[in-house]
Amino acid sequence: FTTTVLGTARIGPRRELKRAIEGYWAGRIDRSELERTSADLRRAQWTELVDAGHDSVPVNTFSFYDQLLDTAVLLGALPARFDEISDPLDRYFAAARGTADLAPLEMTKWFDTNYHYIVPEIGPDTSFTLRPEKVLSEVTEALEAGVPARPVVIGPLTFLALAKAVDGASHPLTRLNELLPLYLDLLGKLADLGVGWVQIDEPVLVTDAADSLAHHAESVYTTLSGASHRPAIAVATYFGDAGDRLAALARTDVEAIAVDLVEGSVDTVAAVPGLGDKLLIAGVVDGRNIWRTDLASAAATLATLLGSARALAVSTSSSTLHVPYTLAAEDELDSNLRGWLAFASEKFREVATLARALRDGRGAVAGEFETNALALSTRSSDPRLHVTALRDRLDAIGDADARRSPADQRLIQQQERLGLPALPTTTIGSYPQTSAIRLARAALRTGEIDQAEYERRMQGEIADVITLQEQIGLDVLVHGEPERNDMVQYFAEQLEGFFATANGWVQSYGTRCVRPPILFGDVVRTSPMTVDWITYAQSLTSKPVKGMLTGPVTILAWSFVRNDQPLSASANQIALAIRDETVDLERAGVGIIQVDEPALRELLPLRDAEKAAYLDWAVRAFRISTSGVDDATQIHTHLCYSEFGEVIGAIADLDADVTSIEAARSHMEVLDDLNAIGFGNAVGPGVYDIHSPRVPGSTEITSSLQSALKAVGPQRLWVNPDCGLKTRGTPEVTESLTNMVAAARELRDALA
Ligand code: THG
Ligand code: ZN
Repeated sequence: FTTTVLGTARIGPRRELKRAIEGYWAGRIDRSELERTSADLRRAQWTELVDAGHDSVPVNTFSFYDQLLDTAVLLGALPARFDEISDPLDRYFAAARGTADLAPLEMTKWFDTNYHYIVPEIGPDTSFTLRPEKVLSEVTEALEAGVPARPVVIGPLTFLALAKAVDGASHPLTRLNELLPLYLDLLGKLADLGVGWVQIDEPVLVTDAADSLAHHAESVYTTLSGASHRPAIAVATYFGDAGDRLAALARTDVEAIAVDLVEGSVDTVAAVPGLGDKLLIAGVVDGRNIWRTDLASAAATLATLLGSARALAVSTSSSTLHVPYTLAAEDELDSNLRGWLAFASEKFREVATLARALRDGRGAVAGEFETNALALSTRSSDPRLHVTALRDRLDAIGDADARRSPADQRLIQQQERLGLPALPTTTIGSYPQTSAIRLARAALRTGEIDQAEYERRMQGEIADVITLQEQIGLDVLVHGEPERNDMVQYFAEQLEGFFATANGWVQSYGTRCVRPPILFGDVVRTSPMTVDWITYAQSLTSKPVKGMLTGPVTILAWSFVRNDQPLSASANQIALAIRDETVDLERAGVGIIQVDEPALRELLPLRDAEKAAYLDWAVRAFRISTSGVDDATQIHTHLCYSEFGEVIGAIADLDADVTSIEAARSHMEVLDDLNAIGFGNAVGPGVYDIHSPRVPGSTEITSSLQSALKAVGPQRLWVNPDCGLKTRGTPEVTESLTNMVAAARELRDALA
């Protein structure tokens, strides 16, 4: 084949699958309607690809929840605790989401994307059995529809490398040999159906996950390609440069290798010996960012590879799971910006154009190349990408602007200003998003209410949250964030240089989606973004109210980013906007400002060699954001994880006055990790887990606090839940926080 993509989204252009699955969970629709919606979505996607001129179409990239969970089912490797649920679909959803009695599987980030997968558990008792029903039925469905189906499955190396050993089992990769017979069996069954190709995804081959990956890759694919009855095999690598693993794959008898030529280097690929008998699936169209491909440059890349392989197929660098469906759903794009972008549908056509150019010569698609070059030519010259005043300001930022006075000096001034008791109590920022808030937002969107009425209603929400916090007796209050849909989108909507899409949904996990803003230009803050809300909240109380901002790294991590400058340059621009906001908040009398960086760890590069440089610019961007205020202004930050691992040093380097972190689920272990590196600033280890609706008793919180006190001492300890309260209900929040405040007071009295 010559024209394809490595995979596609499945949630639906209007999130049809999300609605259907959530409807099924809620009992609003039955299984046959869920199946019908799913089949319609699959069919529409296949038809679109065939109509765009693709001659091989990925199948089995559909999922009711996640492809790793699908693979665990395919290999018969769901944990035994789910065996009690006899219905396969209900068992599947139970594994994904848990039930009243059964804990779900964990979820974690899929490589360095914003997609989250379900982590398979491999215990000593896990056995493997092939359960190929899903893939076989989707392939049959596609073949019956006349689609040139190429089934896609996650490969054994990636499956095991991403799985988690439980109950004392050894590393899942030690089970590799047990999986190979199942994959061989599957290959035979696919051949029986008459498919010509199978795609086996091995993105783990671009990481440093195991030293022996190249060796494993060679032995696994020697075995699989040695099968006598099988379709042609394409091994797909993506999300980076597969380095020496490509040569290892080339030594096997697989028929094709897919390479990422957006993040990986074309020189690496051109230098691989032994590709001469293989089809090289060249991922020249970016599968995970939203920029229009420079066709001339992609064609040049393809041209340099022409002699390296038996044949070339044009493809995306990864599945298009990570980008929205189509630009056609965006009405508010100016024509310049529209011309620079390509969502999934547009990428399908770019692939087809490049493949035609390869086959029939550039002349056959001269019009497409010309339109492409013309649209892109407006990009580099657009003044929004080069705001001189901003760039001059950034050039003038030096080390002194990324540094505050020593923390102990700051603390003295802050204590004087704020006069807080020992073990001050606070919350992370958000309060329950009530249905009144959602209704007001919807009414504003439809024009049923105007901006003034919307703001009046949000002020009402803020007033309620302030009253609630005063009643509970918290020491440092927040405004509750009713006006924010999403902590990144809210800022992107107000900053120049960002475009917020209307329908650019991408799956985050399961049925949950986000609309990542598009960072296309220089970031300029034209006016304060949060000051009015915070000062309104402060006007209602004599307790200090914390300002609430999102940090530059998190804004970047949850947006589509520029590809015409280093991430660090974009980070610094956002940092400057946040810095200006902190200065305006301070000027408005706000004494505590929190700058959240829950995604600090998310952007960590896959390869060890790149990690230090990342942490360096990420920390610096945070410090630029937070070093514009006086010593007496207290900077807080919040991180949504407790296993710091490789980023622990960076967290200390952020030099926030107070850091709140998730700690309840790991029983405060995180404090020992922080002590081990000599972390000396104040810390608010979450004293209860907000991810569950359970209300913690005050004795339970007291005992958490006592162990925190042992690790941190009374001078540096703050008392807070372990994350925002957005997803919880008001009654449970009230009860939990009341217990938390009681526990803090009791300990405070004991200390005094
Ligand atoms: N915002 C953004 N990106 C994120 C997160 C975020 N990426 C990582 C992490 N948080 C992902 N977690 C979630 C949690 C909840 C939802 C999405 C991602 C969610 N989404 C709503 C849904 O799908 O129904 C839609 C929300 C909306 O209307 O905006 O609940 O916090 N950018
Ligand atoms: Zn959090």
